[in-house]
Amino acid sequence: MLKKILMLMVVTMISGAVFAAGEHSASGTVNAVKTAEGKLNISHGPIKSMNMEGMTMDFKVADPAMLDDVNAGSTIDFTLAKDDKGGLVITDLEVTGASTAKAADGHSHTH
Ligand SMILES: [Cu+2]
Repeated sequence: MLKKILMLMVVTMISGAVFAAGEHSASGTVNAVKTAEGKLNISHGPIKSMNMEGMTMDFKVADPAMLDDVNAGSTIDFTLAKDDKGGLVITDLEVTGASTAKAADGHSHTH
């Protein structure tokens, strides 16, 4: 009986993580940290769950404190969701590769 309950809890947790409404997982490289706007300019790979091809674009972050962890050149895994106005916002991010370069505000380039 206890085993069955535990199994149910695990299944619920896993499906919650994978099928959370409107959440999308993506990864990319940060080109610029736009602190004043609370945005990151990211070159992201294809996001199949959104039918979005790989591209470079700005994303808002849900919490400005999330910008403290990233620099221009950081590679990140991130989670996207729609905010209350229907815009895309990064709700979670994890730095997978660090860069020593200082982030340039509102200015990006590639080499
Ligand atoms: Cu995009």
